[in-house]
Amino acid sequence: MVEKFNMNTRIELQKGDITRLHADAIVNAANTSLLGGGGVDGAIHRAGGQIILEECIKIRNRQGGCAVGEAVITTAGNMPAKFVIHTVGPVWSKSNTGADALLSNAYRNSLQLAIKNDVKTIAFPNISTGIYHFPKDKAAEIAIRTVKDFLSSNTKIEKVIFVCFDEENYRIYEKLLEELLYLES
Ligand code: AR6
Repeated sequence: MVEKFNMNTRIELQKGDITRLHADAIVNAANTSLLGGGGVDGAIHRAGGQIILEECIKIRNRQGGCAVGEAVITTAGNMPAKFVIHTVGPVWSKSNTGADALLSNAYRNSLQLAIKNDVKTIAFPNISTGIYHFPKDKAAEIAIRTVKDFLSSNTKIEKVIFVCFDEENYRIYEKLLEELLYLES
């Protein structure tokens, strides 16, 4: 992790590689097959090891993958986190009017699954903003609003960490979170 930025006690911003993060759970931007892929998904499967794919295959056999906006949980294997929560963000398309709601669902359902598994600290990558091409500023607004609303009505999660891999996302989050902090002060 290169930088650390404490916005308030329950929302934190970091820049770097989510696979190295010490949190109860890290979230994966997966796809509906749960069989791995590129981007953060590839990095998580590489760092966590074969056990993650084995658990994903068991989930697939049980429920046939993971729908867009839903979430499932596995071990984090060799990574410092305890769990990986795999969620699937929407692929961006201008005509897809449901994309905003689906992205919000991905964050909310990940948080709900975290609570079910007694997770207190959870780290999110910037879901859908890579291979799925969701506009970064719009995705950040949805992510922050959804997490903030969730935290205001759920006290069980102690900390949510937004982990930005690229500088552009980091700057967007920094600005939005500073504004949020300013509004609340
Ligand atoms: N740590 C944190 N963030 C990362 C890392 C990392 N190690 N690597 C990339 N990112 P993407 P998506 C950021 O493409 O858009 C996969 O093939 C990256 O900079 O990983 O939801 C899946 O299997 C970007 O901001 O996910 C799906 O098929 C963010 O993670 C598809 O990609 C998300 O980029 C999902 O696409």
